[in-house]
Amino acid sequence: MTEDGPVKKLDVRVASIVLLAGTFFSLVAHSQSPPPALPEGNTGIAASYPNDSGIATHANVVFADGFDSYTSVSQMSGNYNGYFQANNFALDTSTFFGGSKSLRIRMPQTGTDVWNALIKTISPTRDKLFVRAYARYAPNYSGVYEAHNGMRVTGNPYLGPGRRPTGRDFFLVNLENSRYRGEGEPGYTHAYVYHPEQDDIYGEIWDSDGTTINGAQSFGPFFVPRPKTIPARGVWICFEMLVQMNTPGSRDGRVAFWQNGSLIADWQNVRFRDVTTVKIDELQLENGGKSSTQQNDKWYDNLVIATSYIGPVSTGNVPPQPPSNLRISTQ
Ligand SMILES: [Ca+2]
Repeated sequence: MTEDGPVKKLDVRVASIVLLAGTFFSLVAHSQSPPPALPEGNTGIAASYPNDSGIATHANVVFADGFDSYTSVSQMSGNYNGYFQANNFALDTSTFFGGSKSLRIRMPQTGTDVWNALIKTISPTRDKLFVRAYARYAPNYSGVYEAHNGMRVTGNPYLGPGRRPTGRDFFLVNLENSRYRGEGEPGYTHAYVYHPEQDDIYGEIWDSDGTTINGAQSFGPFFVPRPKTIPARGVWICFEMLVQMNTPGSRDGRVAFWQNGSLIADWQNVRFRDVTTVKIDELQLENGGKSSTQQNDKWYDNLVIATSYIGPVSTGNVPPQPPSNLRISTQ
């Protein structure tokens, strides 16, 4: 035995005690088994409602809107709970995905913050929510700095920016596109997240391959890195997001994104909260940011909010199913 043998042994013992204490006192267990597989494609609620017709009647649907019933933006206040910059909103009868209209949100050329958002309160509050919308970036969409230009889910209520959540107060998850790595416009589809384990007082950017900006985060042993994706501009794309609160004491919180029914990101091992009173209570559709070198439009259509997977709009051209109750009679 060398002279420093006992010292090494002691070090190991102290380290074990510290580890054990850390595990015990954090009271947040890592998952021991993979989380449930997520659905993809036309296997969700929308598959049973061609063109989303009647989809609001499904038991799991919280809200649905094709933006076709309004003749003015002000009429939308009957279904929503507010706007930021209503003068940047328009109902567009020439560019739409379904029906006869869509919602256009315009980011003007600006050297300062413009926060454009349509606000929908989620009531009752939820632990798990799916949001699907068709979105179209203008063909020349570019030059928005630190954009918040997608779907934003928050809870309890949002107390940022510039504040780290405690696990007992709030959280934020954005699905958005902004150029943080020198990629093409409009930037990778990433999550912008406020959660209690963020390093900074401002939120973290999570990419689908597991890399992060403005903080380090472990997505757990079952995380599957996926390639970063840049949505094409000038076309309608089906975006869907899942936000799932964790069980207090467990790391079973989850955020997942789909593009046109394909799973493009699945962040796991997330601790959003330490108490069940932190819940999802608001959705916003956005097209804003800290500055913009030009006018940049984004359109939204076929919004559905639900408690289970929605999937892309079904065209109704589904092959008929064989009858299950057929009886052959010989008489
Ligand atoms: Ca529509």
